[in-house]
Amino acid sequence: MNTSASNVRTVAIVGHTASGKTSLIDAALFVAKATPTHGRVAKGTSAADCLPDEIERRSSIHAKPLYLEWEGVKVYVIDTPGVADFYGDVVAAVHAADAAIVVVDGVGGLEVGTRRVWKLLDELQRPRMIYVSKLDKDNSDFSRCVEQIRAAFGKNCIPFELPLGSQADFSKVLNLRTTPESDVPAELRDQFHAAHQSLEEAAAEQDDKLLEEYLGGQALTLDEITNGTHVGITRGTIVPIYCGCADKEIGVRNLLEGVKSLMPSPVERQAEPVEDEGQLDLSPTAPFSGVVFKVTVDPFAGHLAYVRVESGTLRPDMEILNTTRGGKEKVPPLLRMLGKTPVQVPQAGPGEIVALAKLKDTHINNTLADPARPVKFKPIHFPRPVTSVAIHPHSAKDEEKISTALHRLSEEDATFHSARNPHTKEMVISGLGDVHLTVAIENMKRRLGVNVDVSTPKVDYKETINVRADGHYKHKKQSGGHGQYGEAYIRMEPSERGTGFEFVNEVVGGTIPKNFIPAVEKGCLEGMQTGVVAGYQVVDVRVTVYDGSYHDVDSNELSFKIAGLHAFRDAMAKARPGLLEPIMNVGVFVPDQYMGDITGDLNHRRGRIQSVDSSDGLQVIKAQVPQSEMFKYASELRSITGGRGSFEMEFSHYEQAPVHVAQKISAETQAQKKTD
Ligand SMILES: Nc1nc2c(ncn2[C@@H]2O[C@H](COP(=O)(O)OP(=O)(O)O)[C@@H](O)[C@H]2O)c(=O)[nH]1
Ligand SMILES: [Mg+2]
Repeated sequence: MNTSASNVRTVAIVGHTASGKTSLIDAALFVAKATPTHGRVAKGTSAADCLPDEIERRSSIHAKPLYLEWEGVKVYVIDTPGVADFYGDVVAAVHAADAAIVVVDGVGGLEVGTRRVWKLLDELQRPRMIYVSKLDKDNSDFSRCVEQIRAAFGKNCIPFELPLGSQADFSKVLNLRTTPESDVPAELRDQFHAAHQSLEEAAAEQDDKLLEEYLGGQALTLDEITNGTHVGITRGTIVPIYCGCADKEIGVRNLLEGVKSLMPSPVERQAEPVEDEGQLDLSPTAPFSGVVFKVTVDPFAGHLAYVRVESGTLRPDMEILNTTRGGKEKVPPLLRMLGKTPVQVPQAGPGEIVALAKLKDTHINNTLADPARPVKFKPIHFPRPVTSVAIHPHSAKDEEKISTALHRLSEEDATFHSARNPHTKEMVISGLGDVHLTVAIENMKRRLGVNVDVSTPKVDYKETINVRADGHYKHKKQSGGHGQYGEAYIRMEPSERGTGFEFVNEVVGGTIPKNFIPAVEKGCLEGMQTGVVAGYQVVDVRVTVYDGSYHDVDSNELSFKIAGLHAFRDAMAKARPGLLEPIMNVGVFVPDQYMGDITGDLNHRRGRIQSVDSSDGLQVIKAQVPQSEMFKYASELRSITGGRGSFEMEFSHYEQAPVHVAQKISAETQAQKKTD
């Protein structure tokens, strides 16, 4: 095996859910003799869908690199999930790959997921081929798919193959580049010839010299067509369309041949952007650098960091620097994972992917590099979580276990967040959709045996005041022995959003002795914890204590704290208190026809539409919407648009809730208090 980087192909397999990505990989692994048997997703024997959660669902969840060799070329294929909830792994896989194969379902044709990955490949400028799957199935139709593809993605998508027979009679794929004309049945010769010409023309257009020959009436040789196509794919001006049936291994050899002969190698790509802007030498002899694009806790191999080598050569026992986090790591044995089975390899060069077990402090999206050339790649931009639930462990003693597990999960998955909200006292987990969160919870159960209940998170409302007001309280208690005495006069006024709490002492003449002023402040701070509207945290208030009285014997800290607290509540009640609710910035992306439904729905959620633009054939609606109205939006948007819409959301600011909303929440809090 030639180990030069030009003999490596690293390809992400992407597409809509259930389009046949994993099945294609299983077929390819078998055809290339990487696996002794042909694994099947449906039977739970797939080499790629091999993790417990994937076998259970019969569907991919994790980006997963697999390895095969084809005619002297090392091929890394990265399987990706199609379900939108795991889109983070698609982004990671495409980053780690030099090119992609977009799988289009031969029955379903173009779907939401196909368009989504296409856009991603455009953004990250990855060369690609298309593979139309399942041509053995009833209602599959290669020509219909080709038409759809060319209409949606452009005329530079060119069929490189013709299926022989269709549906139940589908038996073979003719490759327009490599199949000799003598192998083409007579009745298909004309069609074959015409299709071959389009391909030849496209290849010729990549090179002035070839074009001249071609226009001069000279036929291009196979090598010339191959080279022209290779250049075209690498530039993005040619996208070959292949086809087949993974189940019966039809067309799979052709596809592997195409990957080998047409797809770019790691040295033909632009280096990933480096933060210091320096040029990176992509050769195997350069200093090592690589990106951790995926971390898993594998039930068989434990904690694994998947590294895509960008430059240089990685070997065991080397000392490398995690330039993102600053720590050094000693390189453990390099593992090339074939689904469940790790194989140790002596080294890995540009484009290759290896798993490193049990690194000390290396997470997803970290750069690893030779300490002599400590480059740092620009981080992968993962989609941000848009949906959240609160989780409640069945048993209090599981709380700590859970927070450790959640912390680990968020280190593995950049699209998963977890945090305890100190105000609502809830553990909230966030991700890209309901399935994402369900899988995370199942994962926790599988790893730790802990069970949790799930609820819609409580909204972290705040309270504040709107006008200035005075407050007063005299605390006086005489019960046998020592009494308690303290009196405070305060003034309360609204302060700017975000200032929290300010306390000013304007007491003159010692009406409250200096040493008791902090006690008054403490009382007010306690008042800030539970406001008078519905018991939420109070924010953005300035309190000035300006008068009071004391008793030589009976005054103590506690008395002044109590006086401070009640004076605070007295003032707050008079200061036109109100409820603040969190407002989110929301961006919704939908095809034109859903515009009316989406804006209507956002209005219904008390949203304020701020702008409507169109980009890439989608309408982009920007709005500000109260958080309380958005918890179930991920699934509702999916049902309005049949999965064709997506959205992003982030916290914007707090804003006064309308009176009817505040009243409703206040009533709910009262009712809750009664049942507690
Ligand atoms: N008949 C037929 N079914 C296929 C073929 N490829 C995949 N499938 C089925 O389509 C379903 C989804 O396949 P899978 O590979 O998991 O799709 P993925 O989600 O894109 O990875 C499974 O039930 C497969 O058995 C094919 O070539 N022919
Ligand atoms: Mg799959």
